[in-house]
Amino acid sequence: MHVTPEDALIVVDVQNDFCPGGALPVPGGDRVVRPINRIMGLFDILAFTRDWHPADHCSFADPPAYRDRSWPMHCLQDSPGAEFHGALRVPLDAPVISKDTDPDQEEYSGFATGELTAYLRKRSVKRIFIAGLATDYCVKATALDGLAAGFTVVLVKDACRGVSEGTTQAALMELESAGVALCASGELA
Ligand code: VGL
Ligand code: ZN
Repeated sequence: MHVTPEDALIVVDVQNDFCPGGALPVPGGDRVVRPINRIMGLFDILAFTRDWHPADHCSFADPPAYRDRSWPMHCLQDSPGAEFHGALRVPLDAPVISKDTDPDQEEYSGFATGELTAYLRKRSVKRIFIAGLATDYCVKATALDGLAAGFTVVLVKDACRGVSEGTTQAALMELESAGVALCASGELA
């Protein structure tokens, strides 16, 4: 699959708290870094989302049940856990879109604030490739909202990981039937 100047890569939430050792670790979360770094150079347009919670956010529960609105505290604004994985090569000029900043709203999608749509439209992007964490939550929501915003959406499957096996398989099926294409990072050129 050939990457064109009308394509953008959206890197979703590759943050320390979603990697092994973090507050809400996604199994193998750190393994998305290598394929993402590898394909990044193919794209003229990149955007990075980050989970950026205030401490009193409605996503948090104690004890957490590991489902919507019941997560352990994670990705607190300006905390080490909210930093991008140290090996992720984030270009200095790439836009970083923060989400989940409103304490009363659980925003899984990178499109929630409108900032990402505006940026992509301004750059005349037609197709978006999505990679990152977590397949079953923020990656899924970002992909579905990308379709809703009128973009062609491709998920880079080996550059994503999910919180749990069952919800990840279900998310991939839901995305495919919604019209999201799946690809492998190695197919991109
Ligand atoms: C996410 C659960 C809670 C994600 C963020 O990035 O997928 N999941 N907050
Ligand atoms: Zn979160």
